[in-house]
Amino acid sequence: MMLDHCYSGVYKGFLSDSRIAVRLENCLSDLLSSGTAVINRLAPTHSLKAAFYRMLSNKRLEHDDILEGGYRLCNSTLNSLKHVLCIQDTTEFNYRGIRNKLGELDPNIGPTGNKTVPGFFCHPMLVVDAESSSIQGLSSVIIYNRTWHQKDKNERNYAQLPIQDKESYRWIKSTELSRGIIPETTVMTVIGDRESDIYEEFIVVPDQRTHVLVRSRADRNLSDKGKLYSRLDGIVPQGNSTIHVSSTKKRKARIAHMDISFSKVIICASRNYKGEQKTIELSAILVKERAETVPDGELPILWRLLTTHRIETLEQANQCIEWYKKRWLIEELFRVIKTKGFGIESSQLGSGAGLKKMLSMTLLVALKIMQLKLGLKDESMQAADVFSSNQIDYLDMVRQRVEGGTELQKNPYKKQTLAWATWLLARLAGWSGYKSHGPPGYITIKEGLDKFNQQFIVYAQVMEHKDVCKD
Ligand SMILES: [Mn+2]
Repeated sequence: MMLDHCYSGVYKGFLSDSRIAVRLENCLSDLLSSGTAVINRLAPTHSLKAAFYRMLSNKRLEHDDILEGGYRLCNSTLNSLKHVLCIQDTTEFNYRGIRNKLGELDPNIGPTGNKTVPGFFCHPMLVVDAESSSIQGLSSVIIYNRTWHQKDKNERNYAQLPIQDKESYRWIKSTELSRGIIPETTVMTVIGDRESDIYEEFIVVPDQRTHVLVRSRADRNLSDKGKLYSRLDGIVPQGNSTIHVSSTKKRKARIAHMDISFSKVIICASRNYKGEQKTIELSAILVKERAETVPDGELPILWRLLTTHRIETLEQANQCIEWYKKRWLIEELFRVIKTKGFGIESSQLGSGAGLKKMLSMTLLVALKIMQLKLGLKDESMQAADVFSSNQIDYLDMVRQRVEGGTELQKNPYKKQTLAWATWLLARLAGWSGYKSHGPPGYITIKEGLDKFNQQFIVYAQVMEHKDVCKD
């Protein structure tokens, strides 16, 4: 799977029109090597631009077709895996800048969260190996939009609607779609943030090989008349751990000391739940920062997790906390496709269908970037899994340029591993290279890959020229 042709053959298998398949595979490669979803920036020549526009406006290719190729790539990596984390979340895409261009008649565009900005929503499920944390791919992506003249929730009596008719059904549907992609012998733990604390999800999603792990949104009633939060607060902590908190707008960087409590709980259905099963047994975990590390003016870090995994020991509780922490990977995926990465919201396309196709392509390509970064942790991955041999030769030339004189400034990874290559990409983007400065971020790696690709094109042309001269 070379970076420059890692998509070849993916679509030929199932798109009936093989010309569209080849064009799509080429466009994905171009997108990957350009690092931007803005066509004016990604396609240097007029004919390449035209090829992109033609493909994105082709009515015989839908965004689900593009995603299907991604599901197939994901499926092909899963056979030997015992347990995967299926991390889901929703993000919105705003196209404020092209409001006039899109118009209110475009059926693929509607109001987003703030009700006036045009755009749509995307709900992917990211598959991660539970053991190594390596990213396997996407097992489902639901892209949807609201409509401009929809009645409000009160008028529609929204709370009373069956779950299938609510937007929140996506949290359940995504698992159902993913079951078809993830082999039956692989255990799935479906992870979501507070928004996916939905009673139906606990009833419908779990089966022989499927578990649910979510952050609690509301203080639920328990079957013995108690409340979830006071139950958890009443338990003497069964263990503790520390977490590294990086600084954000709301939080100071620190090493937080956390108390951990857990309990079996039987929660009651929400008032509007229409199904038969009115209670369900789950495990609940409380992770709460101790007062001693909470800075003045901040609230303690507090997580309440609910899961169908059976938790009887501190070790099992810690394991679930570790799995839940992997949720940040999906936030990173959103970051890589948005402003700091591919700039998907700066796209100038004039149609919602085209924008959704561009988003689908960008999701697949962004995953590659994330895999590069994760290669830093997994030294069994080889540069040749991602780069062609000419690209590796060129990487070695980059190495001679960017390595400094001292031991500390040298590439610390074994030659020709993926980590070795990623270190070089990050150096190209201006990252210091010192281990003590922390690992490079995704955006740095993407910038490095952009630079590398620009330089490699020139190098490849020179090499080609040399070959021609030899003949
Ligand atoms: Mn969310």
